[in-house]
Amino acid sequence: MRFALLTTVVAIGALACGKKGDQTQTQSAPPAPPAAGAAAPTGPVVEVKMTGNGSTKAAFEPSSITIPAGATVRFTSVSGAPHNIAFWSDSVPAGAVPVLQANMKNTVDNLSGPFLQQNETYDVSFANAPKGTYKGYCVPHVALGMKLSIKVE
Ligand SMILES: [Cu+2]
Repeated sequence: MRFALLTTVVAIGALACGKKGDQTQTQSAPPAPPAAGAAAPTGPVVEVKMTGNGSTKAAFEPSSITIPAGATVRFTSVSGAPHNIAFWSDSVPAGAVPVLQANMKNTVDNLSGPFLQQNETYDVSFANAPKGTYKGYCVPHVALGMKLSIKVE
């Protein structure tokens, strides 16, 4: 009789523990992680489309923009991918090269951003960038005249 009672107490105890364990698990579920690469852009965002027909035509649209100091240029590969944005290191204002090197993420070469497939975007922040004219191009399509001029003022 005494043995049977002890067994019952142990069984109830195990049941209670199991229930408590479930509750703890639910309560301690980790919050959803932030989306990958979701760093907030600096300043106003200026949109530039990358377009092309895959063979004879490719362009930045618009190909000439003026942005305020500290803005972010958001490149979107719309058609004729892959595209990228690269800058000629001798065609940017004095002091701009190290700033671009710091601000451009996932580069494939010096001042050369990653290749974007259709619908991919890439942000270039001009935070701390000197005022003046920045001349850029798309590595796969520079021969087709896919060039860009960004004036920071
Ligand atoms: Cu291109």
